[in-house]
Amino acid sequence: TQAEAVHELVEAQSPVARAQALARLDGGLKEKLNGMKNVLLALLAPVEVQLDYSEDELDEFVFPDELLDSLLNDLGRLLQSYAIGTLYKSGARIVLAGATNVGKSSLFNLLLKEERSIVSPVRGTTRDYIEADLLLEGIPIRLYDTAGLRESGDEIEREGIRRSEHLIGQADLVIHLLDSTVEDVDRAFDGRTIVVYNKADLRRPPEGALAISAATGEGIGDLLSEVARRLKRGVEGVDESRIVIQSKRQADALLAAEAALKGVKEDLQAALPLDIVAVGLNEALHHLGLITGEVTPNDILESIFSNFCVGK
Ligand SMILES: Nc1nc2c(ncn2[C@@H]2O[C@H](COP(=O)(O)OP(=O)(O)OP(=O)(O)O)[C@@H](O)[C@H]2O)c(=O)[nH]1
Ligand SMILES: [Mg+2]
Repeated sequence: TQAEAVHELVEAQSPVARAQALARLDGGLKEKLNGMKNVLLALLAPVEVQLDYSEDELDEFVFPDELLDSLLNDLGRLLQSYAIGTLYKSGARIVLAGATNVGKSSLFNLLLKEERSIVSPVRGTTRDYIEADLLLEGIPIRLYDTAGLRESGDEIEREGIRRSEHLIGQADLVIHLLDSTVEDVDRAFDGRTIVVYNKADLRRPPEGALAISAATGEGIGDLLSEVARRLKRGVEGVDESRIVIQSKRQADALLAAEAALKGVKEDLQAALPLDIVAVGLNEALHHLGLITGEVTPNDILESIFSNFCVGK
C-alpha cells in the first residue's frame, strides 16, 4: 500500500487528493487496519476457545456484541472514505440544463471566469454542448453547457438537444436553470437535480427557491456551496483530511469483510451455532488480511493465549 500511495501521489489531480495520498503515506491507514484486525482477533479468540475447549468447564459464553458493532461502524466509515476519495480523485460531471434562453451559457462563463460560451438573447444559441474543467472545494469538476431544451424544427438543433439529454442522463449532478421572469410549468426532477432560478436581478423568484443572477453574480456562492454539499452527500462526517481508502482493491476487500461481519451479526441473532459464527469471523479476517498482509493461524493462537489462561 506504500507503493500505491506513492503512485497515487504522482497521479493526484487536486490538492485534497494529494493531501490524502500524503496522509496515507504516513501509515495512518495501516495503523487503522491493524487496529481493526486486532478487534477481529479479539472477537474470534473467545469463539475459538469455546469451540476447542467445549468439553471443559468454561464460564457461560457471552459474545461481545458491542465490539462487533463498533468494528462494523469503523468499516463503514472507511468505506465512506472510499466514496469521498473517489470524488476527489475522479471528480464529478455537472450539467447545466434548462429551456432556451434561461442563462445556462451565462452561468457557464461566470463559473469559468471567461467568455467561453456564446451568450445571446436569441433562443437556441447553444447548439452543441461545451465542456470545461474547474475545481470546486478541491473536487475536480467537468462542467457542461448544453443546448436549451425545446421543441425544434431544426435538425441540427434537435441533434444538439439529443446530446444534451444524453449528457443529463450521465451527469452526477444536474443544475436545472429556470428563468425567473418566465412562468414555468411544475415538473418532476430526479435526485440528481438542483433547480435554480436565474435572472433574480429582474424578478424575485419564489420564496425559499435557490436564486441566482448570472448577470450580477448574486447567489452564486450559495449555489456552489449547495453543489459541493450535494456531491459530498452520504459522505459527510468523514474526516476528509485523514485516512482515506483510494484503491478499489482495498475497498472491495473492506466490502467483503463488512458483508462477512453483517452475516456474523445475523447468525448471532438467529442463535446459530458458534462454528458458523467462527466461519464468518475468519472470512472477515481473511479479507482484512488481503489488505494488511496475511493473518496467520499463529495470530489467532496468540490472541487466544494472551486473553485466556487456557491450555497452558
Ligand atoms: N438580467 C439578466 N439577464 C441574463 C441573466 N442570465 C442570462 N441573461 C441574459 O439572457 C439571455 C440568454 O442567456 P444565455 O446564457 O445565452 O442563455 P442560454 O440558456 O445559454 O440559452 P440557449 O443557449 O439559447 O439555450 C442573454 O441575453 C443573457 O444576457 C441574468 O441573470 N440576468
Ligand atoms: Mg447557451
